Amino acid sequence: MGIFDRKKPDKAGDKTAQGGFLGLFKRGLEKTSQLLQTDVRDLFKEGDRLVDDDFLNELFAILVKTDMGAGPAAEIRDKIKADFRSRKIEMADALQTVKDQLLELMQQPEAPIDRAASGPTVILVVGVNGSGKTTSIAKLTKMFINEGSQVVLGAADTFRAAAVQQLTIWAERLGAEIVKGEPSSDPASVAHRAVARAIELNADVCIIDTAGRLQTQTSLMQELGKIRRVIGKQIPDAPHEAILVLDATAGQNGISQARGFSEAADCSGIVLAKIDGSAKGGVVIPIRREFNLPVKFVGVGEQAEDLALFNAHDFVEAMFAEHFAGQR
Ligand SMILES: Nc1nc2c(ncn2[C@@H]2O[C@H](COP(=O)(O)OP(=O)(O)O)[C@@H](O)[C@H]2O)c(=O)[nH]1
Ligand SMILES: [Mg+2]
Repeated sequence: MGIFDRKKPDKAGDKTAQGGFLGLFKRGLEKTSQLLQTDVRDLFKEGDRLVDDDFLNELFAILVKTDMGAGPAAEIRDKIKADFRSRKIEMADALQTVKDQLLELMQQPEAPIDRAASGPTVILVVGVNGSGKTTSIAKLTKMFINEGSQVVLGAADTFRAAAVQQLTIWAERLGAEIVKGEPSSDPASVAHRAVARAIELNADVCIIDTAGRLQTQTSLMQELGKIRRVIGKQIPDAPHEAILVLDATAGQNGISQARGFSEAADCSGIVLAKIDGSAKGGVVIPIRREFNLPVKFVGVGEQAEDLALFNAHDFVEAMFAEHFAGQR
């Protein structure tokens, strides 16, 4: 399946496209899979294990290290306890049960970008400062352009000149049109002009970058609410997507900081950035629970091509990918 949700799955053919992201996930989840490999091997270093309290506690401790949360880790532990109680378990069987359970916990329908019925698809991108918004926009832009779409970017993070500059560099490099404003100008007016330009050019996609540093919850609500209203007047149903960008390395604190953005922008999905900087790939589970939003894409590096459409099966496979000496 491509980046757009065309509401018409291309027969059974979407499996091939999904497979294409496995390599990106493997690279992005290298730290997570290395941690899991080492710890799981340690667990079985003296051979098969009796499934007793010691074993179950050790397994629980490993699972919790991936940031999946104590609840899900306990569910997986209890499943192994129920299936193998007081018997010996081989490493391969333990791994398979953990993978099966993780897949169940992470399962969600693949969620590409919701496309406008007609006219440009407008995507609003929000999140805390430094979470990876601008970089994720560059990555999405590259995916759209690769699919043959024309993209207009709106630099509505007018707080910092550097932010506009960063988006401008990406736009030039990737071949997207960019609309900017004066420093400190009204972000909603930049968003308005960007959407107007997208309509004028008959572009396929318009992506609006926003500021991650806002003084108060009230100003956040006001600013993002105003941007939404302005865009909605130009194109009915716009923004078609409001994407919350989360930093996978930020921990529980960073995640709760993002809640305000999610609410203020009435978000429709998540881009989980910087999974490559973290050994905590299990964080997808608490994130999904906390925000009740689909994880649409995962950022696996700083380059424009380092973005993968989230797919639970490939993600779990990559968490447990094996590493051999010398392999990168
Ligand atoms: N390793 C890694 N770094 C990332 C990723 N996404 C963003 N970054 C880096 O995180 C920093 C902040 O990103 P930026 O897009 O400017 O965040 P913004 O303030 O939310 O717009 C930059 O140095 C990016 O290169 C990612 O998926 N992996
Ligand atoms: Mg930015």
